[in-house]
Amino acid sequence: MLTEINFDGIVGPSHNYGGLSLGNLASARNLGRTSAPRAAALQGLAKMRANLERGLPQGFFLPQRRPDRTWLGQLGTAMEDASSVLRANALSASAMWAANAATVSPAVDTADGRCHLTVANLVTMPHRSHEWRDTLAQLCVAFADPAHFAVHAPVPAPFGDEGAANHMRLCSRHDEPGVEVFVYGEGGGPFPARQHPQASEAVARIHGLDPARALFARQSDEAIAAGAFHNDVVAVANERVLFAHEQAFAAKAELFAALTGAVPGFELVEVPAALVSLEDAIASYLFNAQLVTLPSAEMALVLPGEARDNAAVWRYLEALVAGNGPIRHLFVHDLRESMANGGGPACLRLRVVADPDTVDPRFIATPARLDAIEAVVSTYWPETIAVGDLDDPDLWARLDRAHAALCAALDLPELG
Ligand code: SUG
Repeated sequence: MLTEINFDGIVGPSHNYGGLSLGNLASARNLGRTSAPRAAALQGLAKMRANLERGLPQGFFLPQRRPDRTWLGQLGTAMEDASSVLRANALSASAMWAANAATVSPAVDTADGRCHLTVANLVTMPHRSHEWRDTLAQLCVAFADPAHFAVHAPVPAPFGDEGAANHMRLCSRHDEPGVEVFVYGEGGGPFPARQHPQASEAVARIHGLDPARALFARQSDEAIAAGAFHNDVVAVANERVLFAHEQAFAAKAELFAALTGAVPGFELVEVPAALVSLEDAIASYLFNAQLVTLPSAEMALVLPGEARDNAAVWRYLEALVAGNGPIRHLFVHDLRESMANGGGPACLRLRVVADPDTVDPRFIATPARLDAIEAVVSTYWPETIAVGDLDDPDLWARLDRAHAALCAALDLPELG
């Protein structure tokens, strides 16, 4: 049976605050802080466990091996010789944010009736531009069955593609045909527009989407300038519901009209700037919640603690669930390690609508597999990393051991 599976990226052992992401205010603000990779990974695991207990199908992706020596080799250098900047770029744990791994079109939306996944090229940021190779390798293992899946290599540079973080799917139910919305940015503001329209259009073609059911919407310039470096910082969709900030889109009237026409029962939950400013939305990651349908058919938001800490945002949310709208429950999680690099609950997951029986079971979360991951994390993940540690060869060796231990524990030697 087709169902939505959330695949969360396990936070890698090199998680650190190198401040590499221009336009991501949290990353810039926390530059130089000492990170806590073990706590970060445990926070992510706790979210996965809770979602599983809520009856939501859950999968995971493994962290990539860091430092990425292959990438440094392509640049004609090695960890021992590289500058501190290149080392930091080779060490980033940014693959944890699985919403940027790929764009996914479920089988019910595509011409050949298979689920299509296009790996994101992430070319805008150097530290993320080398993720795609290992992501492609991992997706080819997880979704190896060609009767059900087609995994595509990234769209070529220079067209920036950041994957599902700029893609929303609206439908009456996950297993019904949907309307896919590709959100892109235009350059010219203080921060880069990381999703280029040419890349979004290419992905829609590669996936074989019906052009009448693929919409392209421009992100508003003010959202990017305020720090919404991906659309999923200001909007999230689930089934027939779009939850978005008033200033998320450049031409919102056209978008909402198209969705009203194409999605049966389309419902917009728009948050006015007068109640929650763009700044509060971005600081709290209100819209980076996971909007999910519970087994009871009610919808819930899986939120970061920062949303509860923000008075305006929490007031809004309490009124929202007290009202008669489609969103009925709030679940709050402590994800502050990932959040401090600009990664909230929704950044940490990639949604794949598929039959779980067609996915390699080694990527499907069960309480026992989550226990196994937790045991490796508790033993091998560093407790802290200070930015100066990124130059320490002992750390690099420790990261290699951590990665090997996880691949062994999950019986995934092909990712080692
Ligand atoms: O690409 N942060 C990530 C956060 C990605 C969030 N994902 C979504 N919104 N879907 C980014 O900006 C900071 C890492 C560092 O500085 O090392 C970073 O890459």
